[in-house]
This record gives sequence, structure tokens and C-alpha cells, in this order.
Amino acid sequence: MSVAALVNTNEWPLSDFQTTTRLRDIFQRDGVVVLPEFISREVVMRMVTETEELVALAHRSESHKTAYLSRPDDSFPVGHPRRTVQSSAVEVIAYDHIPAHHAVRELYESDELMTFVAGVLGQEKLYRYADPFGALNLAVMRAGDQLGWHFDMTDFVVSLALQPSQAGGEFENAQKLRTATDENYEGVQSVLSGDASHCVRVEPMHAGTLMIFNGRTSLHKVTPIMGNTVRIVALLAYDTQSGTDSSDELKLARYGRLPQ
Ligand SMILES: O=C(O)CCC(=O)C(=O)O
Repeated sequence: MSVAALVNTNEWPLSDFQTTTRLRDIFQRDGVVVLPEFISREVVMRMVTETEELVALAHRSESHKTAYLSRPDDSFPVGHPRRTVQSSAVEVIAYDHIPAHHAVRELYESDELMTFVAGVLGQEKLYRYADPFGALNLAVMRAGDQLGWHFDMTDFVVSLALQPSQAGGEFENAQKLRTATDENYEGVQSVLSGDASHCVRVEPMHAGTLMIFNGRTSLHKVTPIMGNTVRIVALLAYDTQSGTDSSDELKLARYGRLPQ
């Protein structure tokens, strides 16, 4: 299926210079850009049905780590973000379990989409992740699951919301809370302790919304899922370098296995 049949190109013309420039300006200003109705309702329904067929293959992981995705460091004082544990639970369907005909995989493997994302990020060229499990993930969250506050270890992530939960499952984001040279521990600590709601924004994640996000500098979380409808989000991984893979430690934690 061509990308034009998957993406709502009337609203989001992928090769339109003005659209890309406008989105790039927002991304540079906010570290996040949200594209509602990027995928039409019909195609989203197909993506959800095809994902539900794969749910039995999902690997469930639970973690208790700091917002830096590391173990708590007792050399910091009690209450410091480097010592404060966040709990997360999610089920992930890995790339190698997603068949070639799955509409989300067709979207991910489209060069037009990759060129568009590169343009929004202001990058000359992007590459798909070399990780045979992590290049494309379908993240499934059930009642009680959540992702605690964290910074990502990559510069950007592309997510596509497929199905919101009945309640909860909100993507909360404290934009650009740190830089490469300033950890801003005080600011991070006030978000972690719930004292900084003025700098936390809920990003709208209706089914079909694409989000391009710099999670290395923005602290973010997914609030606990409520109700019986599972929350489904596709995570599309690209990098500015070719051949980028995840460590064996990350693969074991997230997928429970290593490539044969
Ligand atoms: O599920 C989401 O909306 C965000 C996922 C996320 O924050 C992550 O994988 O780091």
C-alpha cells in the first residue's frame, strides 16, 4: 500500500516544503510537534485490528528505575532525582513479530515518511534503527500500567497513537527541562514531586495522531491506564547514523530475548 493510502495527505502533504518548515519551527521551539489525524480513522481501525491479532506475542516488562533509566544512586541525597525511583509497566510487540502486511509496518518502511520526519527534525538524512526488535514497536498498556517520569536515551522518538484507554493513559510532558550542559535537578525534582504542574502539558494523543518528540531533554510520563480498553501506541525508531542498535541488556529487559 502506498503511503498516500495510509497517511491523511490532504491534511499533511508529506512533500510540501511549507508544511515541513512550519513543523520544524514548532519542533525547534517546543521539542515536540503533534500532528492530529495524521492517519485516517479507517486506516487506524485496520492498524488496531492487525495489532490485536499480535497481542499474544507481546513481551511484558516492569521496571523500577530513576527518570534517567538508571538504578538509584545512593551517593545523592534522599529525594534527589538520581535517587528517586519511577515504576513502569508495558507490553511490547517487537518489530520481528510484526508481519510485512501490517499497515503500521508499511508506514514505517515508507521512505516518504522517513524523508518527511527528517525534514521536520531538520536532519539531512535519517536511517531506520538496525535493532531487529526495536526498530518498530507496538506498545500495549492495560489497566494499572503506566510509564513513570523519564528522559529518553535517544534524541527523538516518533509515536503514532492507535487506541487511547478509556481513562488515564495521558502523555504528560515537561518540555525542555534539561539541556546537554544543565541537568536542572531542581526543576526535575519539582516535576517528580508534583510541584510543577504549571510546566507540565498533556499532549493530545487521539487515535491517528503522530507525534515527533525530543525525549532526551523533555521529562515525560504516561499516567496509569484505567478501564478495559488497552492503550496502543506505535513507536517508530530512526537515527541520524546508520546501523544504530540497542544493547543486549536493553533487548533482554524490553523483549525478554536476544536475536538468534
Ligand atoms: O507510549 C507513549 O505515548 C510514550 C512512550 C514513551 O514515552 C517511551 O517509550 O519512552
